[in-house]
Amino acid sequence: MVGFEWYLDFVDLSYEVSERDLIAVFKVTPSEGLTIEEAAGRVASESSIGTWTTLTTMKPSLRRLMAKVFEISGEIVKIAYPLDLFEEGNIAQLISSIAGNIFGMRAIRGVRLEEVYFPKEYIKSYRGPRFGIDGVREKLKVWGRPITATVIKPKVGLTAEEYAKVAYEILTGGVDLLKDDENLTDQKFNKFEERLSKVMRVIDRVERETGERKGYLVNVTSETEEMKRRVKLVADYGNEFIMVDILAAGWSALQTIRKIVEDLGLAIHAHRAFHAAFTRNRKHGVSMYVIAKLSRLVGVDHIHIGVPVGKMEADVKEVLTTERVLVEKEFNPSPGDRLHLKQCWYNIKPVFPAASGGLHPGLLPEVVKLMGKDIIVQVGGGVLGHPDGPRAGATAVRQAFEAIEEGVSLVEYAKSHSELARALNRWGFIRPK
Ligand code: CAP
Ligand code: MG
Repeated sequence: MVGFEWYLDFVDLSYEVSERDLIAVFKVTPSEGLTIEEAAGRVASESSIGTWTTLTTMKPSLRRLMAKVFEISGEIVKIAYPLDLFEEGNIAQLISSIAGNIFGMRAIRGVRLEEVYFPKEYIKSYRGPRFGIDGVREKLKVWGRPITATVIKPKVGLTAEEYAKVAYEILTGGVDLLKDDENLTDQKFNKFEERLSKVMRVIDRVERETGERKGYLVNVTSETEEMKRRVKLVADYGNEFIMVDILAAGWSALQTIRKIVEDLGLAIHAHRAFHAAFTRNRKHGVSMYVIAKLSRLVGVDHIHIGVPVGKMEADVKEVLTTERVLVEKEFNPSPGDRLHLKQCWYNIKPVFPAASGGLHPGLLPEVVKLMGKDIIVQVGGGVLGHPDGPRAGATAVRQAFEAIEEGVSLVEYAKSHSELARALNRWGFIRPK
């Protein structure tokens, strides 16, 4: 501490949290020579009203806006924020406050935002999901099993014509949702509107031929005005879903899209590409759990949350806790969980967790065992890599879920279901990486 610093003014371990406070939980690693209190005070100061020196402009009345470190337990720091610090309904401003400058402070070697508790008043200023889990199931008329999705591979490169042909095979094979890859938007070789129109014609045909409802998670990610134009096109073509790469597009863009889907009646599938740049490091960044809570608040209908048996890094506990905070009306941390806080969601609908990345039929029983059935399961390479083609690949996924439903092992079920047998023959039960 030197004469001009006031960071420790932001530490008050006797502070009684008010029910109007927004609360953040961080893991903090001080830089060399600093105590955890000094580091925690810096986090609270820089994320509320302070800076590196005392101020001639500071007034006693402004002390009410100071964030307060009210609990320090090892590396875990809990900070209470007066709600007046935040603009209601503005997710970007919230992130700039509690997940902004703090990551760059020299006095802090590492800081990870693990949890954000939203008080009722703050929650009321957000829409939440337009449809939620029940609403999406109602759209597809699918209950009692996971919703299946397949992203066409190669990720990009097929023409719209070729894409539609593969879409027909996948949807006829039995998958519920066709999904664009996160990097397929409006390239020269596959223009957005041409792809949308061709796939919608395929969906009409497959729905007639199978009597099943199908949907298209079409990737509208682009500049915001253009995204709005594409979203309206999607509604014009009669599709009921869109996909947004929410972290690449940005939170304000997502809020804009959430507003316009209200009247258009479209469900938002949130792809989280870019998240691992700041969610993966356990000591620095933002947890996927927090990204998921922010996404539920703004109002996506589905979001990828990782899958412990897939090709992407996924901490089992964090995936399952994230799944719970997305689907439960009143989330309570598991016993022994020191990072997360109780969260009531009031009238904010639940969000469909999406399990994806490296999945194939052999892994599906484990996915359901771990994550349950109220999930979306995306299988891309695990369908498009099937030796007998995409339709067989989709059928093999469907057969795997039939086996799970009937409580029969895949090996047993494969004896009378050749597409599943061929998938097991090719990939067995491997966990790709
Ligand atoms: C999966 C995927 C998804 C990942 C995203 C891909 O394809 O389309 O983008 O699941 O990761 O491009 O890798 P496969 P996450 O089914 O062929 O693996 O779900 O962890 O956000
Ligand atoms: Mg992808």
